[in-house]
Amino acid sequence: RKIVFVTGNNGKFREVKDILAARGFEVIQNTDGYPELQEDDLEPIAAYGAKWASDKLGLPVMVDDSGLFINVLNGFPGPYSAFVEKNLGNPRVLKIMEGETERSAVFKSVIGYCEPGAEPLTFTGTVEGKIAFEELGTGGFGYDPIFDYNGKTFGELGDEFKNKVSHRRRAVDKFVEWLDSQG
Ligand code: ITT
Ligand code: NA
Repeated sequence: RKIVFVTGNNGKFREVKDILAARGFEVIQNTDGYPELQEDDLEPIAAYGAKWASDKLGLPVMVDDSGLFINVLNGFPGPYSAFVEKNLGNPRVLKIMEGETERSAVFKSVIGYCEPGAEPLTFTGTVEGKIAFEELGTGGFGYDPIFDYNGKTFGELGDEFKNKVSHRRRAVDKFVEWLDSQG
């Protein structure tokens, strides 16, 4: 079975490809992009993007809208995660968190899936961690070097471990469960 994944983010694609390969799916990357709504929640962004891309391509497609929600910052960068990553980067996020002892954060991934002419579905996964005090590790991508999961960052833990516990893994598991239920 084949699934088209519309994303320009190679880190996301690599992870989803590996997770879904283990479940017998082949994932094909499409980098055409889609309009991203400005919303506080990721679900409507993923739903709209999946529907838009599916109708445009005339194919069933999945998208993944994700973000890092830092509790003491009221969920920032959240839906602005891509903008913050690109324009400020991890060092500036660490700077904002300087002197802060409440460092809990949540990574969230929302998979949007849509077939042409149908309504989109969303599948959400989260994982809890803490913002590290410095960037650690070279694995993963994006915020992984500053996301501490039980004492080590996702950057240190690497793809194989991350793919067992991550927000993305949890979202993909729900997605596959639904796909399997469709027969
Ligand atoms: P798309 O083409 O799929 O939209 P994007 O990178 O723009 O790719 P988002 O709009 O979903 O993705 O923005 C999410 C941001 O959070 C982006 O900067 C990612 O690098 C980062 N991010 C998402 N998942 C992550 C993960 O598992 N580990 C580290 N950073 C992550
Ligand atoms: Na994006």
